[in-house]
Amino acid sequence: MTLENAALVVIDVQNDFCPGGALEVPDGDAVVAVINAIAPRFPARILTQDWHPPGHLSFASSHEGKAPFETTTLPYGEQVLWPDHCVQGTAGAAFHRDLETDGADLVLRKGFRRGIDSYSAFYENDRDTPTGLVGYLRSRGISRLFFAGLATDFCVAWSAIDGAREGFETAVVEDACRGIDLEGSLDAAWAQMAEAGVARVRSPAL
Ligand code: VGL
Ligand code: ZN
Repeated sequence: MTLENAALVVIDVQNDFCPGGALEVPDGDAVVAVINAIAPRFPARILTQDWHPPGHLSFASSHEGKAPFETTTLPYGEQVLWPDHCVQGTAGAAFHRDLETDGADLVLRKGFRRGIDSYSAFYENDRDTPTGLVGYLRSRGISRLFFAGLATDFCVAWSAIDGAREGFETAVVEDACRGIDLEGSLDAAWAQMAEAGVARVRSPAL
């Protein structure tokens, strides 16, 4: 397929989401080779980096008596509580060592406000605070988005759904993603993406 006006948006391929990391996604590092293989075909390449300050309110450790993977209510709504992960400047927040990063045009950090999580690359979890990515993409004339990375059912899905809602032609490269799958969240995410008009493609088709 031709990839004119298309960007590859690689979500959170960081050590903490890979095997051995603080919030490991099963087989998460398997996405690296697929992403490295397809990235050169895209005229625009964007990486996101989950980038939390210590004591971030998405961490279970910031809430007395809460354990990871429980939920709580924050001022903007329900929030899953995670193990401490992707703390700014730590080895866990660094990109996987084999991910090719030199060819990226933009590295977008998200989740840097202590009180608001940000799964999506476009809007923080209050669903209102923009990251600035829509303006960046539009001003570059990008109209098509292909998502890859971690985790399929959280940051990839939220980003892809927001991308489609913003009017971009949006697809997820399924073999370039892996999910966490908390209580059926992976199937639910694919259903919500389909509902939002997000296409599902595989890397050999690119
Ligand atoms: C993510 C949970 C918490 C993700 C980030 O990248 O999918 N998930 N922070
Ligand atoms: Zn996070």
